[in-house]
Amino acid sequence: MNIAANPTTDANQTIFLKDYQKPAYLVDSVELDIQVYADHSQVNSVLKMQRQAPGDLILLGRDLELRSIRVNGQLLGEADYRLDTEQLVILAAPDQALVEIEVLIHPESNTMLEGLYQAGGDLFVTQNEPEGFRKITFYPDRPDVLSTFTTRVEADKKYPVLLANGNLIEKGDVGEQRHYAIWQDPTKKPSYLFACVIGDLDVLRDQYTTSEGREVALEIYAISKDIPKCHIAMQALKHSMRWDEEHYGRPYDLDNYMIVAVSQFNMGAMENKGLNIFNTSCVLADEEFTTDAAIMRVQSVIAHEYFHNWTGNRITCRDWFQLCLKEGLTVFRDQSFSEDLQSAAVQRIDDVAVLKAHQFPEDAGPLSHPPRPDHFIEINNFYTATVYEKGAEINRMMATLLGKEKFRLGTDEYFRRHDGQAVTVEDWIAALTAGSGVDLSAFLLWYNQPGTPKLHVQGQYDAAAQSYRLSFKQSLKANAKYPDLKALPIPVALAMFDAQTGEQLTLNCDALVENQVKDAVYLFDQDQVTIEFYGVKQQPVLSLLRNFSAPVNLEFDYSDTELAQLLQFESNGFNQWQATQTLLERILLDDHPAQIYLDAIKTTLPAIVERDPLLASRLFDVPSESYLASRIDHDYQPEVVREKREQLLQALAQTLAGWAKSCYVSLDPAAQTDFSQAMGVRALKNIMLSLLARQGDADVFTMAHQQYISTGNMTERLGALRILHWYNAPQAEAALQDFYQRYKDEALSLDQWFSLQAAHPQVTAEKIAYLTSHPDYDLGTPNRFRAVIGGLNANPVNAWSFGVANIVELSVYLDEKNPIVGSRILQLLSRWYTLAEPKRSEVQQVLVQLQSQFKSKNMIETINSMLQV
Ligand code: B3K
Ligand code: ZN
Repeated sequence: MNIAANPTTDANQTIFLKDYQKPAYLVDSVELDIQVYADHSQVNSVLKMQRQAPGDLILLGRDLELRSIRVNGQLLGEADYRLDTEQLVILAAPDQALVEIEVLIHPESNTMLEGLYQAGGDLFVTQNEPEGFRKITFYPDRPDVLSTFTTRVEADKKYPVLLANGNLIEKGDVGEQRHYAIWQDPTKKPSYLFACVIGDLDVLRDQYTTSEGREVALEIYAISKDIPKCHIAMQALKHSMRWDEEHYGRPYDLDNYMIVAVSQFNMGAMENKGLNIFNTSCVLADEEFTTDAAIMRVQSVIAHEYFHNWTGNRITCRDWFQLCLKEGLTVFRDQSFSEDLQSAAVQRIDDVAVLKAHQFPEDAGPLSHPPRPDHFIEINNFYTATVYEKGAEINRMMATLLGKEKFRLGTDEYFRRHDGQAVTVEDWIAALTAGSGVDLSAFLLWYNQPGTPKLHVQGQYDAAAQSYRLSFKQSLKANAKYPDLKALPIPVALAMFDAQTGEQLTLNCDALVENQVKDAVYLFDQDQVTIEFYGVKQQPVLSLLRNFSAPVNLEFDYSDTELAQLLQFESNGFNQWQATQTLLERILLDDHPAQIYLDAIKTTLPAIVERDPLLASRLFDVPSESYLASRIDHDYQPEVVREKREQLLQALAQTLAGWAKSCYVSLDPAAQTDFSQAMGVRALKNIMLSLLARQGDADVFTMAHQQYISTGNMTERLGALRILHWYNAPQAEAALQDFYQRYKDEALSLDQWFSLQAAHPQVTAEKIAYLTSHPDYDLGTPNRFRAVIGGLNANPVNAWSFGVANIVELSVYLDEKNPIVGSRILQLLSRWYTLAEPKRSEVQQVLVQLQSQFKSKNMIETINSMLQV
């Protein structure tokens, strides 16, 4: 018996949500024996299965070399089963079946980093979500089949660490050279949460006592020299464990929690039960080697994976269409955690910036899909900003509407009803509704409909009646796949300010749940409606969609002056930021004059720098060229956008001349007691350096160089290097060399070195070729090639000119070697249709050629969608 060569199941078929059927067989328990050798691994499994519904006994499997199958002790012959490239069907299977299977696999040559794979010389790890387990052995590899796992792992002693989920129950030697460990996971789980690790790693240990008194051993595994960089992650883990007890009443349920850091990993991290596997970029954190942004990301990803233990693992998804059930809720939970960790306003700014920069354009283009898609070819293509970030926003809207207490009653009910089950989005909404006593069923529409709604709002002040009328209208963009879109429930948080004094006014309006409040949330859930505020003594300044209370595109006819006033009047930093971003979009996209913005920044920001450096660092944000591009739907010319943005930045630098230098000199991160504010001070210092560089300040390169050499902090060092390199300072080349020498053995720091050079605004095709042929460039390590392609993509002028060839070349390579990541890289070109001619047709032609070239279903599905505009 050999690798299946009988393709009767079509791997490229579209799967529909409406076709969901319960599995015919469940698995009560599974025993795995995984033996790793240098040139293959052997996997033996024993599945105790029993029928629960009519149908065949189907085991899914891909790229497996089948050695033998036994059912209830009987060795099966070829006539007893049907095998193809996707599955193994056991014919005439009994209702109770003990299925024993032996397969061979090849982790040592697995470049897709899915299933069991060798991640560098001394490490083997698994990545099984969503469908990797079927590359380890034949199994009903679907999330609604939950089972207890006992795992024996055996390998050469040169790999001292042998891990799997659950508790270690036995370990020992197998002859002189080899050893084994047996792990038992007491909780039932779907196969996508199975993990094992075989390698030469060191460990950082700690412990945590849960609110129920359970002593949990905490362990973070990494290569020896990285262990000192695991302390921040360990703190974040303990913090997350406490936070989930306090905010959701959810304690941890096993006696150990392990995290393993891996440098070759397709995404950020994976929540395998009790044995998380992390990209090193999401676990290693140290001011000397990683930036502040990376440190914040580590804390939020640690929390995210930990929170999955309840939202994802104990309550999982019935099928992969429900992915957003676990991801949207878990992102909402990790965002709330991070809001508590730093400044809530700044966290919200960062989260909304990501949503608007990635999810909005995705939802406006050919890859748009509902947060809960209703069909897919390759589920790996649906780990998207829409599923994650828009999914989080749906939960946030419901939480905003319910308020803290009722939301908690709702989540309590969800955990009470569904612990141990594989459920749907409908189950979540029903539990929230039952627990809170508030009917949330209309929010299902948000899960099922694609596209970012447009929210048109018009205000009219009537001086004689002292009333203010606010008219709302929503419009949704129907398309051939979703012709019949219904009005969505949109919570609109709003406030009014006195235009003269800036004082926040009390609102009188019958349409609000509570009258006589200052901070109101109006639930707009019809096609259009007008509401009226009474007792408004003069034309007020309105603040709408505060805290970004719904993921919509707001169209409200603010005057530029009103937006500048909001920067002054608003009490909440997010709303201040939102006002400046709206103003900036008008300047950069609609040719509004910049003076009002410049004056507002000049008068308002210096005081905020003193009071709240972290917030101030965000209020200097000017939308990136990529973000601006995402707001342009046709005739996009990258050079024009760059030119306008450069002019604005130049004007900002001139406006702040003089102040920027004294500000730079006065800022001292070491004087901050709080990490968040120190982070703000470092960000501000780097912002001041770039303002000074734009002003052509004579001393700026000396200052940047001084910062570069004197600091021990990566944010400061990298910020200074960026100024030197991007502004072609005389010291740039030596500093780049120095950085390389310092960090050539620190993969994450070296990624920054690659990325910074690829992101140089005037980078050339030759420089990119130099980077991609550098001895440290590695196509087997996604972090490394993403550093280059991501850096290049940061400048649309470069990305859409010579960069297209780089993106295409990498996509073609990854189509064969790692299509999960390849599909993401290809998506960098998904807004080709917005380009002005002749670029548009040129890129289109390139894509059409690729269409016939791709082999993987990941890439085929993506390119086909990309071309359907
Ligand atoms: N659940 C994983 C993602 C798996 C992605 C597979 N392509 C990480 C997370 O969201 O926590
Ligand atoms: Zn997740």
